[in-house]
Amino acid sequence: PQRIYYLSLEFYMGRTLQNTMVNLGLQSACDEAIYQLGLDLEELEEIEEDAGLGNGGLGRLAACFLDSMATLGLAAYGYGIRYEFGIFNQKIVNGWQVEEADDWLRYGNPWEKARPEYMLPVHFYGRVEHTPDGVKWLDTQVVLAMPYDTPVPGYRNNTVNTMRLWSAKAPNDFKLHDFNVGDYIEAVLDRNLAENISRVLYPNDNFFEGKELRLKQEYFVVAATLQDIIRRFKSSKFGCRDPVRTSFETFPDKVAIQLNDTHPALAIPELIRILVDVEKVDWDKAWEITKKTCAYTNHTVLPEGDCKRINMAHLCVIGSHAINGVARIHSEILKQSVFKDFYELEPEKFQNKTNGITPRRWLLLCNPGLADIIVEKIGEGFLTDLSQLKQLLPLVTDEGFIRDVAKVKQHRHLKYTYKIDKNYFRDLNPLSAFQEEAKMAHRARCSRCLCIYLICTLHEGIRKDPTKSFVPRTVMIGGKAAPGYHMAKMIIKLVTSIGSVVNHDPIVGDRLRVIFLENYRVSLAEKVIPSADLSQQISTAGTEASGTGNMKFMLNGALTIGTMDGANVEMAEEAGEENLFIFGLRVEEVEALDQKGYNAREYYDRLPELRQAVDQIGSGFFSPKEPDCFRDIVNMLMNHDRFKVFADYEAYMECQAKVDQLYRDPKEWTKKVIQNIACSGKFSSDRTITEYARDIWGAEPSDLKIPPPNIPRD
Ligand code: Z16
Repeated sequence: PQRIYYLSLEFYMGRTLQNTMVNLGLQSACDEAIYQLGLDLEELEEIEEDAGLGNGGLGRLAACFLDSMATLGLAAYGYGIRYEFGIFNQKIVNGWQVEEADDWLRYGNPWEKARPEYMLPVHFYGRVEHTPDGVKWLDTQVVLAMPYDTPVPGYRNNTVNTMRLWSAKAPNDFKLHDFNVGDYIEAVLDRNLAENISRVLYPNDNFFEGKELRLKQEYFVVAATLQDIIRRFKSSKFGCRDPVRTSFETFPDKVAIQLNDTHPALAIPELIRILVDVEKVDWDKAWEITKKTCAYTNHTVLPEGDCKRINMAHLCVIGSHAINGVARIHSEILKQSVFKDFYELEPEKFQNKTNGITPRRWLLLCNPGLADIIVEKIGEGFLTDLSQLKQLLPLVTDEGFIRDVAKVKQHRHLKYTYKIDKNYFRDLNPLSAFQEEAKMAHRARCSRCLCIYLICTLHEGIRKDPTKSFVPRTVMIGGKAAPGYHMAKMIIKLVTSIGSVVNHDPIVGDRLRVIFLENYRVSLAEKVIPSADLSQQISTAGTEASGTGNMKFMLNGALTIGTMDGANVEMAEEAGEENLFIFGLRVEEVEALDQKGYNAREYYDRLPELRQAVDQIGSGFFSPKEPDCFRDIVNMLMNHDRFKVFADYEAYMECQAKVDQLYRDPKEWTKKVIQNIACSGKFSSDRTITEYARDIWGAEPSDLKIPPPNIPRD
């Protein structure tokens, strides 16, 4: 068959135990067996480390895609790096983020199998010589790539794919420094320098890191993976008429390489190099083969950092036969601005593939209570064909179902008010509206400052008139900040500082709580998302490529308060705009404001509640020991806010008033919840992958139906 190779510097897998049981249909059997042993399965699951080999959306998308590709029976491989340290663990100390190394392999990793028999050399540095038999690459430094395989089971379909992650090993004769020749001890210590390549994940979301080590990581994974791909291609040709000289003519029919962002962009020149210098294919042919084989997914429009990042994107565009964005609005922006010139040259290459999430992990596994009541009504088909959730639409007015859905949500409030975490979850108000926003902190996401103003305003409101009826709220905000990202870290400090004032204000009581979700990661997302009533997705229009958390919340029965950005646009289209809380400037309006000139002071002068919140923050109301603490944030927002946060303030506050109003009517609220769940089918990664297979890879999902083994069904 054709093989699909998903190349990614990140695979944010999270835990594997429960996912394996779910996909193999063994969960109840295991639950029962463990119970018989006097143990608690949920407790055992908590012991597993997250495989945190990703920052956020991009890495988690790769993980959801692996699940969908296996479930759809595609012959697909994930290829990446086996980082010894994944995304750092976030501790909050005095309200500040502190990073700790993620030593996830300390107690071993039972899900991986080293495959030393497939170890491959990767060459660095050296020089090139043109000889009569072609180009020679000499005097290189060799680092070995040791593959570790992790099985990727499809959902109850008797298919298991492979994720292959490379680990760097120094060869036995490795000496980095010539002056260590003859110095045995120093020469052994040098080995670290080779093995550092797979030491640690760069903790940057949406940011280009112009470091040599990062570039080496990128080449390392690409060079090892391409050798593996070509080896497999050649071995599949054994027995054909001309085994001596492999024809690469059919290579693009047998191999599809998907580049997850520009990170593996070097696959393009490396494939051309191998074809031309090693396999003696001529240059034009090598280009044609490469272009037909590779496709590139873009995940951001933010021109952050160095212009080299842009060059990598250009390389990907010219070296691929398909370029796609990750939500409709984002793909349009790519054509109209980021890649305008390229689009005019080759318009047929540009596509959209709206992101998705796997409904196995993000519904069945994390929210079995909700999955159960849906199965009761429409059967299990939706788990592999999420569009079937549409069958819930007639139940929007069904009293019994409304009650069941509300009950499941209430149960999740209770479960996590008591269970999640020693620090904050004990004294939360389970009757309050849970508003949640969790994602990597980023300046583009300073929009969460909007929410901070809301909190300030609500807080002021209670203080001014403590007897007034008030919809109680629990506001949860989470996400890590890149360690070198000052502004992102300040925003975390601001959230925790506001929390420490509001949460201890006796007038407020439990009517308003501000929780910072420490160390937000896949396994914490699985716990908190099912508890959300309101999902906050409020990026300045045109800045969030897609978002995928937004989809997880929607599928789990939260209503969205959001701007017309990323996938929110399509969520509103699917569910009806009136069933989400949509507010704020549209992309065209943001652009117009750009033309006109955005002036934060205008809003500050005109809007007294905004002014009060900004002044409180700026004057140390939330940081009495350090009144100047948030000066940088206020200065940024007032004087150089590329993301124009104040421009959406008024609309946001009006929209939040509508949220309050609806929340007072639990039945009407739950009706909208059901409407949203019923319309979330589009956001399955099965749908996304089906489109990649059809429009980019030209691959057929396999309809081979192998009967599942005889195991008692769940
Ligand atoms: C990342 O997580 C994303 C973009 C990017 O360039 C780099 C990283 Cl590490 C995110 C986008 O910000 C988000 O909007 C999108 O949903 C996600 O990638 C998956 O496409």
